[in-house]
Amino acid sequence: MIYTDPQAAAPAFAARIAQAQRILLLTHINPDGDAIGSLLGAAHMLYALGKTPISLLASPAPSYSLGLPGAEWLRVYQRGELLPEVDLIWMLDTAAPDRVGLIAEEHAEAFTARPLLIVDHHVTNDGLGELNLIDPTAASTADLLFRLLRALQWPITPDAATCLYMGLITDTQSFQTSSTRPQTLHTAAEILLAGADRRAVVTAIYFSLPATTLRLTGLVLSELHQEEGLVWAHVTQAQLAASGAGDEATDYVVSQLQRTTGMQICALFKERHDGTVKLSLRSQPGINVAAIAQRWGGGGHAQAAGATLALDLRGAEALIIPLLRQLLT
Ligand SMILES: [Mn+2]
Repeated sequence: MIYTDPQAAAPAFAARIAQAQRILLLTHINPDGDAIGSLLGAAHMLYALGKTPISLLASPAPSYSLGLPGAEWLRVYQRGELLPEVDLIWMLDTAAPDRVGLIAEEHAEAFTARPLLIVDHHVTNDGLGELNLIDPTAASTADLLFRLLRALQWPITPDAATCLYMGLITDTQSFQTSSTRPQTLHTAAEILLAGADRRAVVTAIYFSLPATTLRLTGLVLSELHQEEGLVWAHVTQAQLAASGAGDEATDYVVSQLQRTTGMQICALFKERHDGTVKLSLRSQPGINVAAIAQRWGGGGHAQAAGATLALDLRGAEALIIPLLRQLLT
């Protein structure tokens, strides 16, 4: 059964969860704030109901989520591991079972052998669960889950609210995305009224950058190129070494490139240890940068894509920049 409305879904979800004691909570590989916030939000609720939730990740949680209440329950699945004995599986923020990485690869049968609940907002979700609550217009899974919990009339603890607030804030980039609607802000208000620790969430996401990330950003942005709607920069191994920044620091650099006024396409070229170049592309709606990434064996979404180029930095820029100029004409 596929529901789009939390109110309509609530009775069936309530009945199914009432029958279960041990419940396996899963989310997608490389989990983001919405994945972890939704998973932990559900775990808090299930504990409050006297159930035994088991939170199993296919890959580690992002560092900004590790201060959430209940983060100590998260465990990363190891290759070859047996799945814990459970009587229900609940998958959150995950478009399909194969997005659960190794867990799904090594235990595909588990997804059909046990009842499966799905709560998600990905438009590509096939609704393969026994019960599915899928609303692609929801700005985050945390938002949808909060409305389900309300419809179930379960008490929402402040800790659960804090976790859900992180999901809502990260997936909307603090209400900046086009998915942000009046309902999104109403739900945010309700989550705060339920006792979410707004300050802890905002501090973890926006005010916890390593100084090394900022040093690298300074080095890279001091050589920013801009022409018409095109913005680009490059990261050298020497800059990485001088700043002491790790690989994930370049995600932050990309997010800063996107802030340039008039930006239609931005590109970051990162020199890798092995001499190849990692290309990251972002664009405004209507400009498909995935097509460029795909030409060089990469991929992604129309507005966010990447590829690895077997070239040095100079060669990679000479190849890609003219193609991006063409996209803008
Ligand atoms: Mn999400």
